[in-house]
Amino acid sequence: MQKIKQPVKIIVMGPTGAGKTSFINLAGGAQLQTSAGLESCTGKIQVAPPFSLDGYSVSLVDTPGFDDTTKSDAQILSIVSEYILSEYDKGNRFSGVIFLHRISDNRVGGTALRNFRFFCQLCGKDALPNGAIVTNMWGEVSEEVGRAREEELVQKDVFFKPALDAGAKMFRHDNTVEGAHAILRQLVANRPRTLLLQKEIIEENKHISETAAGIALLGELALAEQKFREQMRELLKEIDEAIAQNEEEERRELEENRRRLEAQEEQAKADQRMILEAPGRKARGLKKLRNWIVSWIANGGCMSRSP
Ligand SMILES: Nc1nc2c(ncn2[C@@H]2O[C@H](COP(=O)(O)OP(=O)(O)OP(=O)(O)O)[C@@H](O)[C@H]2O)c(=O)[nH]1
Ligand SMILES: [Mg+2]
Repeated sequence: MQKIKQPVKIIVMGPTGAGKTSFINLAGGAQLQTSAGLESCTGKIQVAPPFSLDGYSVSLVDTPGFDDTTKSDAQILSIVSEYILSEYDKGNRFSGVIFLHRISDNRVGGTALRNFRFFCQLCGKDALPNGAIVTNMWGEVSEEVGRAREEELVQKDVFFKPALDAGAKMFRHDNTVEGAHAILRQLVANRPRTLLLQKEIIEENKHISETAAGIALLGELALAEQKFREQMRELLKEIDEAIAQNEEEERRELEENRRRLEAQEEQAKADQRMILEAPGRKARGLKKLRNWIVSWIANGGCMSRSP
């Protein structure tokens, strides 16, 4: 009989629609919901039921991607960080972090890059050797086109090169169970490592806004806000012109754009507040302590483990 080794946890990341949930379902026979439409599907962390691979009990962790159509980037950062911090508290480390990328995309857009940067900032250079960049959807492009894109991704500093230089590996996923298992086999025996975001918040006692991921997101939000303000100035000029020339229909359309822009600007501000005002580790610790005391009292003062 094969001896069951240490349980293994592997995080799966990537933009909305990259195929994260499909990969997890295929690899472990889970039945998490996937999406065929444009709207993002996985809005929270989902841990698939563990399955056995070469004697390892493997749990794949599904994450929502940046540019989720229902959640802001700040909410995604908060969801992912809450999860990895609670795993740290339980003593769990990650043997792998997978970043999925569709080779069928004819260009690497801002969303894919934002997600990739988050993958790097989450892992940090110490945990990137446990990172795996997995390209999929090879059936959607010719071998020649796919290979040329892969080469560019591997060689350019703006794409995957820095992560690969730091020790991340790159794999092709052929959308088969065997293919998924072949990739996971390269990760299961890794030494489980602490991620940079865990290290920053727990070991270095940083607030989320002071972490690499938090700083990058705040920078992006500030830039977005500035862009919205510039667009608004232009729009207000155009509205004035439409009013002066009695262009009623044009004015109504521009007003509609203005409302959309105001909502986007408000969202960028709300996201910045969400990161800056997130409870720090100490507050989280106090909440944990309070919850523990409540359970301790509820159990008649006989809990064996401290918080
Ligand atoms: N051809 C092809 N299609 C795939 C592959 N993986 C996923 N898909 C399809 O891509 C679509 C999106 O897949 P999901 O697994 O829901 O993607 P996701 O990354 O979990 O998306 P969110 O949960 O919205 O972030 C679905 O229609 C899948 O059937 C693949 O390897 N090849
Ligand atoms: Mg999903």
